[in-house]
Amino acid sequence: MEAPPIVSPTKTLPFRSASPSSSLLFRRKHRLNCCRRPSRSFTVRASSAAGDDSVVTLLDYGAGNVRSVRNAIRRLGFQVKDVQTPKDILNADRLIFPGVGAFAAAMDVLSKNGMAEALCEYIEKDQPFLGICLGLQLLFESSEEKGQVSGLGLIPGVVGRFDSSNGVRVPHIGWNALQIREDSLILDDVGTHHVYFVHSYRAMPSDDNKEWVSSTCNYGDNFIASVRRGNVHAVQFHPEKSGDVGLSILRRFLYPNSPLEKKPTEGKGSKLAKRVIACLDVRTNDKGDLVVTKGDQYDVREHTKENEVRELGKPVELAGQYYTDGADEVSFLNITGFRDFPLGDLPMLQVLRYASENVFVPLTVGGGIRDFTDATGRHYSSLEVASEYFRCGADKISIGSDAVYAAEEYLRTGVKSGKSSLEQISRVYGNQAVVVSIDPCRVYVKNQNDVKFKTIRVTNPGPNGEEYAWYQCTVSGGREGRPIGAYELAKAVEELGAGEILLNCIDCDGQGKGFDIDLVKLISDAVTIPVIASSGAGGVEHFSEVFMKTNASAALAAGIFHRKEVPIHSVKEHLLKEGIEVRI
Ligand code: 1PR
Repeated sequence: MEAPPIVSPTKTLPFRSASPSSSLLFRRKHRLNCCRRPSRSFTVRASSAAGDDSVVTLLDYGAGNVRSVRNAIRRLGFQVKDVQTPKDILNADRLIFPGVGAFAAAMDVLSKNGMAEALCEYIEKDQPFLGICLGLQLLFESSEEKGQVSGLGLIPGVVGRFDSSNGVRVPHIGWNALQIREDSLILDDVGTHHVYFVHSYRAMPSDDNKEWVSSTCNYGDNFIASVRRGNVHAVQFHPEKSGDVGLSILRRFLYPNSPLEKKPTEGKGSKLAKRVIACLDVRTNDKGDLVVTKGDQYDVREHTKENEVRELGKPVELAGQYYTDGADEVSFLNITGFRDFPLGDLPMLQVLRYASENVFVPLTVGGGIRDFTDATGRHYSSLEVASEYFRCGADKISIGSDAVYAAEEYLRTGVKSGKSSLEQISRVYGNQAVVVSIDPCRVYVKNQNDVKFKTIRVTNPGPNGEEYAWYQCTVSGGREGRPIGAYELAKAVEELGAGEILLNCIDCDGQGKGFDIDLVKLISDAVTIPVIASSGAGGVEHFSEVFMKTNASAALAAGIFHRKEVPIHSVKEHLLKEGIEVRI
């Protein structure tokens, strides 16, 4: 990790000055169209500092994980100070707006609190501004996210959904390369490196907004990856989750005059990279300490007289190590969450908080996300559980058992109740924030029609020569088989709002013999959301195999990384050698 620059921040930031433009006139014309319905779900929090060079104003309306942005700002030597009123925006020396959640909800809250007007005025004055993700989209005229909703109207254009009929998986999740169109100042050090995107909606470049566009990204189409006009910048990707390159982008915004201390090594990015994910199965050991464990086919106990939980390290340390080693994401799975209440598991929340201080790639957390009533009778909704995970630093949450019950119910009734954890969390945080973790077991059958579930012809016949198998979903950490197949589950949870599938395989877990290619192919061909292949990685060739033979977007491993048998950089070097694009 690079240290913050030693160059002190300048008093007057020497950004390019903006001249009144057709776009600003456009904005004045459209400004009153801003959506003004009051928000029910969010309250505005903003951070501000007037005249203090070491403080960044942060506009946070409380809809998701802004913790990583705060951590990144702090890492770069700045403080974040919360303020409450639109005036704080107008008085800011530099403003970062990390938009999260849904477009309409964000516009509601910004309009209701007078923040929309203040933002427009601040930007119109060409004050230093950096919008992130939704913070870019809101600058546009409108969005089609929930019907047609007006935005701030600063930039001509409509934000629309990626079209999965183009053959791309939606959401667009992962590390993609940029085509940088002009000197965009903050992107000067990016070159061909990948940056991290996670979104389903995007703005398209056009003649009307071409003065704004500073970079595009190709995903099916060329969409707008960043805009710049004078001191006003906005990026569709997440610099705070884009590793060293992302931190250098933030540094360029915060210290526009500073020379680059350490040039990032040259990358070779041209499109969406395949991701390599490190997974930490976490639980308390018999002494009550939270440890990283790892099972064989989900059995995490040592086969000794004491039968103790297998320990492979400390969660925060290992997460930091994997970030430094080049993991594209880190996942924590609280593997006993199905029986313990996660909000009662304060060490787990603390692990997340600490990990997010040092890990600037996406963090996923799973385990125990469901409705829960504690011993005192207090009811917690799954949304509250997820919200707490997000507040503590998670970028995505992963649902296991509860998604199985939701899919069963949906397939039985044909009705989306809207009440399942999956539906509720994806409605509030967006489907890109919701992963469904599947724990299937292979069940061999003699004939294709022996079961009502989707069967496939397996590459390696079963113990009695069976040529077919189906993959039975399980709950409670593999302890209970359910009457639903992985294929049926994957399709159902996609419809219910999952943004990604973490596809484990109990048969392969911890075996080191490679991913279950039949299973990964089955599921990654069945859905249009990204699929993470998991379970069974034993060597670098298993990663190239899964990417060459299936449509998996990412591959996850645990044991080989924990036991230091295969370093993450070796996996990436191998994939590059095989012609598979990865982030380096
Ligand atoms: O059901 O919502 O509470 O979620 C529980 C979560 O915990 C699920 O995501 C489930 O997969 C996970 N889990 C439950 N029990 C276990 C266990 O191992 N006893 N771990 C468990 C699942 C599987 C992978 C593993 C890969 C790679 N671990 O995540 O890391 O198989 O391992 P490998 O590379 O060593 O082969 P809920």
